Amino acid sequence: SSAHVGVVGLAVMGRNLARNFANNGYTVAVYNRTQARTDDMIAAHGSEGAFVPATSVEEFVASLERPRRIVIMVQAGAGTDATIESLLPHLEEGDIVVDGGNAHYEDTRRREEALREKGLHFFGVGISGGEEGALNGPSIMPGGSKEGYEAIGPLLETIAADYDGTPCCTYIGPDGAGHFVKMVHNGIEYADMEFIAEAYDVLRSAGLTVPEISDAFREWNTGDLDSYLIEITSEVLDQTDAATGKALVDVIADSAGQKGTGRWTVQIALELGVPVNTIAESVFARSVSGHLDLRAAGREHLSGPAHSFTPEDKAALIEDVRQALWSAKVVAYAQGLHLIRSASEQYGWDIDVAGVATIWRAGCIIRARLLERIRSEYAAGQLPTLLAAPSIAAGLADASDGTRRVLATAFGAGVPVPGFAAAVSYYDAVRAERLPAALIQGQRDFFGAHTYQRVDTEGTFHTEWSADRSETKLD
Ligand code: NBP
Repeated sequence: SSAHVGVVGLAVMGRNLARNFANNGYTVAVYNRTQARTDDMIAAHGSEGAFVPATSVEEFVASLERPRRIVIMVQAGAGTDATIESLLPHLEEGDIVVDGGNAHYEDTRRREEALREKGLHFFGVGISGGEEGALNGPSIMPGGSKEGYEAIGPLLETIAADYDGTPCCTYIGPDGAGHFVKMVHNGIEYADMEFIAEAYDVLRSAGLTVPEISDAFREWNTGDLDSYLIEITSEVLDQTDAATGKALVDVIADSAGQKGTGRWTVQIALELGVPVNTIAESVFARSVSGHLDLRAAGREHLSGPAHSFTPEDKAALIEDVRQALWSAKVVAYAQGLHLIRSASEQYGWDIDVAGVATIWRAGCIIRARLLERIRSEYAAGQLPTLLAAPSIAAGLADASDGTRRVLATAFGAGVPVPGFAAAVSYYDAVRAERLPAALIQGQRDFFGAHTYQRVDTEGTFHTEWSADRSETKLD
C-alpha cells in the first residue's frame, strides 16, 4: 500500500494522466478492465516512472496509501457507474474518488450524493487539453467537497498546466460545479471554432487563397487573438492532401461532428433562462452542416447571392474580419460566464469567475491571451457582464464598425455567418434603450390575457381587447 494515486481506465486519456502523475514523482497504481491495456501501457511506458500495475480491482485498491486517491478515466456514462460500483466494496471512509471523464454535471451531482452518504469524497473533475494536455499539463476543473480537495487538490495542481507559475487547477465548487464549468468551456469552444470557420469562409469568399488565409491567422495569432485554436487553424490550413495535392481543407467532407457538450450547454442555458445565442448558433451550424438532404434540397431550389464577392481592399477586409472575430469571441465568453454565474446561484456553488478565467489561461482548448484580460477584469471587481468591463467595452467599441461591415458584406454576398450575427445581435440587444419586447407583451396580452407592466406606473395591466379596449389595472 504505497502508491500515492491510482488511475482506472488506461485508454489514451487515463494512460497519459497516469504518466503525468508519474513524471511528477508520484507512485501511480494503474488498472484497466481489460488487462491487455494495462500490459500495453506498462510495456510502452513502465520505465518512465513508478507504476504499480494491478490485475484486479482488489489488488489496485490494496496498493494505494490511505486515504486512497483514485482517478477514473473511462468512457463517460455507464462506464463510470460500472467502475464506481466495482470500486465501492473495497473502499473505506475518507477515500477520494475522482471522475476525470466528460460527465454530465447532473450525473456528477447524483454520484457525489451517493458516495457522500457512504462517507467517501467524490470529485467531478473537468479535464481539458486532449491527449497532449493530459500528458504534459491540462487545465483541471475540480468539483467536490472542500475537505476532499485538501487531499486531492495538491496532486491535481502539480500535474496541471502552468501559467506564469500559477497552476491551471483551482477548487471550483461543490458536487457538479467542476463538470459544469468544463461543459461551458466546451460550449465556448464550439462558438470559438464556429467564429474562426466563419472568418475563414468570409475571406475565402472574397477570393483569398488558403495560404493567404493561413497567413492572416498566423498574423492574428501574434496579437489580441493569440490562442490555441487560431494557431491550430493555421496548421490545418497549411496541410496539403498527399493524394490530390490540394489543400486538405478542400477534401475534408463539410459536415461537422459533435459529441454533446455543446448541446448540453445550450439545453441547460434554456432551462436557466440564460441567453447563449452564440453557442446555440454554433451547435446549430454543425447540425445544419450534417443535414445533407436538407442542403441538397436547398442547393436545388433556393437562389440568392453567389457566396462570393470582390473586396475593394483586401487588407482592410482582413482587418475587419479580425475585429468581427475578436468581438464575437468576447461575446461568447460573456455568455458562457453568465451561464456559469447563473448556475452557481441556482446550485449554491459560489464559483469565482476570476478563478475560472485563471485556470483557462493555459492547458485547455480555449486557452487564449484574452483570458488574462478577463481574469484581471473580474479580479478587479464584480461585473454585471464581461461586456461591461472597461477594457472590453472599449475594445468592442473600436471593433464595431469593422464588425458591422463584415456582417453587411457577408449577408450581401450570401455567406452564412450565424455566429457573427448572433454576437452582434446580442450586443445590440443588451445595449438598446428600448426593445420590441414591448410589442410582444402587447401581442401576448391580446391573445392570452397574459398582462403587461407599464413604463410610467407600478402594477399589472390588461387591455380588454375583445371588448371596448379599455385598460384594467389588476393589482
Ligand atoms: P474512452 O472514452 O474511449 O473510454 C475507454 C476506456 O473506458 C477504456 O479504459 C475502457 O476499458 C473503459 N470502459 C468502458 Br468503454 N466501459 C467500461 C466499463 N463498463 N467498466 C470499466 N471500464 C470501462 O477513453 P478516453 O478517450 O481515454 O477518455 C476517457 C474519458 O476522458 C472520457 O470520459 C472522455 O470523455 C474524457 N475526455 C477525453 C478527452 C480526449 O481528448 N479523448 C479529453 C477530455 C476528456 P476497456 O479497455 O476494458 O474497454
